[in-house]
Amino acid sequence: MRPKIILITGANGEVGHGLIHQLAALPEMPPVVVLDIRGLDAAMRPYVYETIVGDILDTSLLETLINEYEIVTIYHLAALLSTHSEFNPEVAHRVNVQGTVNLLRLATEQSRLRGQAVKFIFPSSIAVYGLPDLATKAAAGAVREDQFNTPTTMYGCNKLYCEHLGRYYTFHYRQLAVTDEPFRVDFRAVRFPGLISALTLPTGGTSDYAPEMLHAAAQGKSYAAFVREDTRIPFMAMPDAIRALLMLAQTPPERLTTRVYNVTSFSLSAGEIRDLTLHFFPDADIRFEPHAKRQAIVDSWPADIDDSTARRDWGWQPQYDQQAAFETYLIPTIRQRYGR
Ligand code: AKB
Repeated sequence: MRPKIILITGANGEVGHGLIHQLAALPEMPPVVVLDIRGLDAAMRPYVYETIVGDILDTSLLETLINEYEIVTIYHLAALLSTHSEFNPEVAHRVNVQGTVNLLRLATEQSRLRGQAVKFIFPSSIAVYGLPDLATKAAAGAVREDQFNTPTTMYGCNKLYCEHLGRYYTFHYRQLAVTDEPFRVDFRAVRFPGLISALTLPTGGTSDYAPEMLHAAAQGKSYAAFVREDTRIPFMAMPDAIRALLMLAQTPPERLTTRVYNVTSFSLSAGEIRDLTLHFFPDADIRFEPHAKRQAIVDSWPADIDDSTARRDWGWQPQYDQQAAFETYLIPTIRQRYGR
């Protein structure tokens, strides 16, 4: 008998760390096996069953996983974020798209072997949106899942296409084969806004100015934000992001009216984030030095997203609104982290 496990790819990133902690605290969860090209930080290792240092593009490594484990759920977090992806778009495409195809194939194979669909949980992003100009962004309000699906970044294109691939593998995989595929994967995606964690800093994203500003202030370091003060996008505190992934994974399939859900918590301008940061760290030195090209990327993302479908289908509701996020999660945890 192969042991039943949950597989997390890209587990050494900030979402992965939070997810590993939360899964370890839940009763009756199968153990977690992580796959990350960078391995897993030593502090996280006690919470997982096995750490595999490896590449999602290595198909023979993925084959060995099929032989060794019965995988019940895959959280496929591995990806190159939006800013990193623009420096090498073809590499980003390989990691973000071919990597996802490899994992979807592994999930399909596993579903067949166990006679039951493997759940495939995928973090998508507000980067799938591409608003043409600031006037449209201001007029658009909270954007629904099916609006403005014209991303300007490789990362956004990759995420949008992978959402479609997930739908394809769930409902239409090998649709012309003589015998029907009895157990396809069960793909579910959340489109995250910018995420802010008190414990980790993201690398290579374009919404990173928010966490960078806060963490710099907490360490007494100056910070020059690469966007204008009036730049507005939606955000979410990391514990809510993890809750969204877990809630979506636990929802019975008959309650899902779609496979891709917006989730959000609060929208803030970069200036408002600066003001909040100054409220808690009055000596913080924060400036705005917009980088025209990164600015253009953030300007193409919506100021707000409509998450009413997630609220209706699986009871989504963030626990941390703007005030709770800063007062009860970010500030106390960051102060503790940096001893200030
Ligand atoms: C990024 O900035 O690339 C990510 C995202 C919005 O998905 N944080």
